[in-house]
Amino acid sequence: MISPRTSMATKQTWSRPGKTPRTHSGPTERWLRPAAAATIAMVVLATLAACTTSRSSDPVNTVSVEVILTGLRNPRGVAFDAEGGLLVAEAGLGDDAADVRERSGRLTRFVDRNGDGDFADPGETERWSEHLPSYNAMNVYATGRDEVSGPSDVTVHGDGRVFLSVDGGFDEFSLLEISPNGSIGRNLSARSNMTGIGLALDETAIFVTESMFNQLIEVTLETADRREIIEFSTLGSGQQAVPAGLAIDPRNGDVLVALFSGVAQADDGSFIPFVLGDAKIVRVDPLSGQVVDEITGLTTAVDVAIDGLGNVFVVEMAADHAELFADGTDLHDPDAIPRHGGYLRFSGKVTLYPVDGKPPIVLAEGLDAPTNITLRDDGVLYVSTGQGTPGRPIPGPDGPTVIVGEVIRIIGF
Ligand SMILES: [Ca+2]
Ligand SMILES: [Ca+2]
Repeated sequence: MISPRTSMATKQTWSRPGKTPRTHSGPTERWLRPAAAATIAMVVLATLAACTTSRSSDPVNTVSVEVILTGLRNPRGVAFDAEGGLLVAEAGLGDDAADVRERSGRLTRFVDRNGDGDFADPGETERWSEHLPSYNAMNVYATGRDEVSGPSDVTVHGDGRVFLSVDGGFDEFSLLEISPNGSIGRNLSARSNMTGIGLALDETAIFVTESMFNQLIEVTLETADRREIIEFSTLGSGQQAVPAGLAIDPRNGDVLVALFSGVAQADDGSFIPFVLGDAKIVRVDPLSGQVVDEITGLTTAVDVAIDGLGNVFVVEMAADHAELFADGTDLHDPDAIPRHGGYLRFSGKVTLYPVDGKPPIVLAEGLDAPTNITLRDDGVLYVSTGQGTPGRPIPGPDGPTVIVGEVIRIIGF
């Protein structure tokens, strides 16, 4: 994702007077693992009332995780339009095809036309854009990690326009404006890779994280003017911040940003893909550029969502790094020995951080390399999983399996 740092910087800390960042641990965590390959719902009872001393009268919560889309190519950003259509950015196969017509990144709209609750019926899959760039960071940046980039994030404006960020590697970056009927229009920005996008509350501008430059920027929709809001400081072990997903606080317009963290260097000079516990969620005032810690102690924080009350939902992609690949490994060999290939598979999770400061609640864990999280207006969470080369053999919770791109839905929390 980024180049390694060669020096250790001093530890950075931020604080807001009177407010202590929420930390990523608590005795009340509840978990569930989605069915590995099924499209059926799995229901787990999380008896939250028993977890804290002050909630004895709370009802029993029923958290449900359900796979709603499967067989995708690296699903990333998810957004809903006014007709209930589900737009999914797919980063593709990571094959960096030389022939533009063979590029595998795409933007797809799914719509449940017959109202039977699925997107599997004829005419329910609309390919809005195909042949968008897709590459694997392992091949381009020699990271040793199976990590696909391409179409990254998507959001829908109140007037029906759709905005899509695309990371094609090197100088091929775009923030595309797409009309309500799916035709691609202006490219609003092309300076760097943009991994997270979100509309300002008044919908006149779009906030964008630029992972490569460790920045949060604002792009004005009318003029495409670009304003740098903040360049994030290095994290606790001197590594680059690498901002990933973002969310807009509907209460005040603050921007919450997931700082994924970049490569760190150990005392012996070796490189560490990421340091456990160094990732975090920060809160940025987009006017002043002030940054404060929102949630600390995370690992591979990759996206964040926030509801109207201020409850925060965090996605961590993996709990550790594992089995990095040597340069030149064939990621598309269907007969390869199952290997993690950079990120510990099936170790991602989604955690709720209640606004009232109560202990965090793990809503889902054991997820296979989740990336994006989207909170819909009705309070349902949508999480994209299966980052990596689709079809690549990996170790699974119940034995060998392969990477499958899916979108899951989490309800009942
Ligand atoms: Ca249907
Ligand atoms: Ca997101």
